[in-house]
Amino acid sequence: GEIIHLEDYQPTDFVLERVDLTFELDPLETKVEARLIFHRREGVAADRPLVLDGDELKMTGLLLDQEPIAAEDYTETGETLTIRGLPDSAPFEITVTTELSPQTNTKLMGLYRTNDVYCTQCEAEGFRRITFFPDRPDVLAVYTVNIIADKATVPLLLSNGNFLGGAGMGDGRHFAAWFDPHPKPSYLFALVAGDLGVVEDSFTTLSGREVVLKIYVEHGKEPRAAYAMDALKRSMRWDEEVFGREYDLDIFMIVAVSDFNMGAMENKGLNVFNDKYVLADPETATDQDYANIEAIIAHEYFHNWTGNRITCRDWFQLCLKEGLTVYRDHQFSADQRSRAVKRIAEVRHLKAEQFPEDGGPLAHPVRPTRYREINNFYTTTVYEKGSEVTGMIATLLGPDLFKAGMDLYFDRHDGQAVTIEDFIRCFEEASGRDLTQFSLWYHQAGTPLVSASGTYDASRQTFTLQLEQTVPPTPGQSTKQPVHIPLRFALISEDGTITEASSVSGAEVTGDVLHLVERSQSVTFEGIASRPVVSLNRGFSAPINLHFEKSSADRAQIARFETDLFARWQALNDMALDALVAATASVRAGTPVVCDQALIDALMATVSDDALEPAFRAQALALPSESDIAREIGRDNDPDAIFAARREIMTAIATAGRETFAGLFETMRSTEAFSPDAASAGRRALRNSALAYLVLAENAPTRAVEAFSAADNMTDLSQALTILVHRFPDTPEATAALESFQTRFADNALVLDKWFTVQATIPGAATLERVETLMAHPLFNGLNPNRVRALVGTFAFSNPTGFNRADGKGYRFLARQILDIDPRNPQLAARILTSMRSWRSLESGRAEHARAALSEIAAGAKLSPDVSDIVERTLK
Ligand code: B3K
Ligand code: ZN
Repeated sequence: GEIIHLEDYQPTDFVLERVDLTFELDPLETKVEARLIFHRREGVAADRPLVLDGDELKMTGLLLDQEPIAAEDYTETGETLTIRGLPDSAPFEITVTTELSPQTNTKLMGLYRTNDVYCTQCEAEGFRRITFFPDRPDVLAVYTVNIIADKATVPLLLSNGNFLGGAGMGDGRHFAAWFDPHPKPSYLFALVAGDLGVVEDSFTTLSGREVVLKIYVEHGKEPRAAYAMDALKRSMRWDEEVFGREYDLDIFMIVAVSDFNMGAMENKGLNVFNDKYVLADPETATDQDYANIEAIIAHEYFHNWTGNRITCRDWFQLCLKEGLTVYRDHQFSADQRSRAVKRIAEVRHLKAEQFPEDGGPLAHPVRPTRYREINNFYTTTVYEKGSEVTGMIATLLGPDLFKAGMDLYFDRHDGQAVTIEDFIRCFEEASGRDLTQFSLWYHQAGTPLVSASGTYDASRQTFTLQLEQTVPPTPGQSTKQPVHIPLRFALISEDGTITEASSVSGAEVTGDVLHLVERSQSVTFEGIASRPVVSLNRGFSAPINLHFEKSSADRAQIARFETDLFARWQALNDMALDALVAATASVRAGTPVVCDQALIDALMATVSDDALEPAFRAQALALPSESDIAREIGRDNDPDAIFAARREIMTAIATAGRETFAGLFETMRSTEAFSPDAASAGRRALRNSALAYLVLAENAPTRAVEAFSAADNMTDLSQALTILVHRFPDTPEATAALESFQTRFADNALVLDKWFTVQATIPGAATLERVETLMAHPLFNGLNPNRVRALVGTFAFSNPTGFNRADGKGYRFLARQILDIDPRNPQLAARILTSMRSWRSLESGRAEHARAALSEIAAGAKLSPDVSDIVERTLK
């Protein structure tokens, strides 16, 4: 594929007025008739042809105002349909007929079949796999959709908008017609047809309108949709209360399908979901599953305003809807649960997924300026960093001006397809603040590094904070400007109270926000009576790497006295990271690992503090991951040494805290019936972390085996299984537990995914053989993206010692898998391949093996644009 550049943007030559679609559904021969009414845009030359997009289409008819078009007046290639000689200013109708084979569409883009259900996925460029069309987000039109299918086997016929009517057709078939009054881009089109069960409810909007809510699932699974329905109603209420946004159709539908390339899709009025993010009950869903369902239901619902009512002018603006909508779903979850714990989880995720992307060969700006394959830009940079950037606008402006900016945005741009510049202008106008420098966050890739150091002058009673910022070079961007970094901070005095300076010079400070805008800034705080400890980047107010060397005593001071709970966690995590990096160096040097006693003391004090919520204490116990440690070390990484070091530090903590953990394991036991609420989930999380440490301290599987047998919910069951199998693989206990789990859940695909994942993530080189054996297991299914991600994806992304085997066989396995998956599902293959993005930070032996495996993929015959784009950028 060619490279598309932002600067080449042009509006279309023809304006699309309306769309009428008729589908005659059949597994192998679906007929689609598209009637498209256009007129030439004012000022466009009369000889300009109409150019429509297509992808793997079989065209069976083409009419202009119901008359055939002469052969010399049109050209059809696989990818475009060009029609010449069209009217100068009068509207005209193009009728295109195409024939599709949904049953054999394994790419899961366009119209496809999953478990005998017809469904569509059109974002970003899937509509062109249905018919020839101006398939771009700035073409907004109203759609009427007629669906015809066999009545007995396909009783349910759904599309966007409101139901117009339907009836039997006398030949065993029936039809349904839908009309969506809201002009929309083609990527929000959806059609679902099949035989499904439904859960129904309703919602009364703030202005008193009644909205019918329906969630469609496979027959028999209806009870498992209850939590999703509850999350939907809470999302609708929250968007009214917090953002003043009401729903705008008479009906809102969600359909759960089992074959889906990503999490879910926000099609207007008809969201399609990966069933993993709809179905839940205590027996089969973990607390994490419940939290994900709540977040994704909210995310897709929130798109109705941020994405659908106001959409993107072009795909470079993807963060306009994604970053903003992630920000909104984060706020929602924070309001529904514990704000601090939610923030910790967000930052862990950001650092684990986005920081490596931003620091590696696939780094790109939140608002890119070029792409070869748009599917490869649905990244954590666009989503999560995009959300962080939105959050920084809120921090810079404060809640009232942020709200004023959002209101202006909704008001001014409703019904439009807009750009990031349009979005930022709303906040500038609402606040009177110039956001020019701030906008660099959208345009410069790379995680800024802030180095800080402090000096206290007792005689003057001043404290000076020296701050330097650099934005590292990234592919295509070698030099960077300093960015506007809002740093929330606190000065903690020796007695643990937070000190306010009598005055500050060298930086703008508003409330607890310090504005770092220069490359280097020296900030002096006056009236400071004793040497303060600085807590910097409270709440992770900016997505930066912070280098601020501190003694563990100072870090412990923050961990103990900060009033911002996130910062307390951050301090503990920093202490642990220091210890883990030092331990890794010891392992590589062959010297004994010693665990910092201050870390153990600070952790134990936190964990035993009953004033703190259990979920927070569980987060404190979750040490930085192996990849967090690798990222901190940065280069020449040996995953085996990191694993060994981490295991030793954990064992030291486990041994020191054995009694505490045994106590928590008892006191956090639930005596009530299962509830998925955040407080109950927090108790389970703390109890299960205690279990993990206990099993390490006891160095025996007994307690995990008991916990596995005693578990009465999936969180406890899967945690016990993971602890047992990861710590004692190949023991009779682990084998028996895996077998009983598999037998018990043999007919539940989503739970079996957990069974595959537990095994794919067993630490150590031997896991590769296990994964290869599991690929041949009768329950494995290479056509189901969830299953492929559960086994191949988690092995590559989440098993550092197994995947990065020193002999390179993990990488060669991945190369074979990518080449195998790519022809049937390029998006899935490309996504899993991004697991190679940090290969250059490995020690040279592994790095060479990784390069060889990447080259093997690059040499593959007939690579998809998706995979060739990722492999080329990764190797560069
Ligand atoms: N907008 C979709 C993602 C579509 C991905 C296409 N490759 C889901 C979401 O972000 O809400
Ligand atoms: Zn989204």
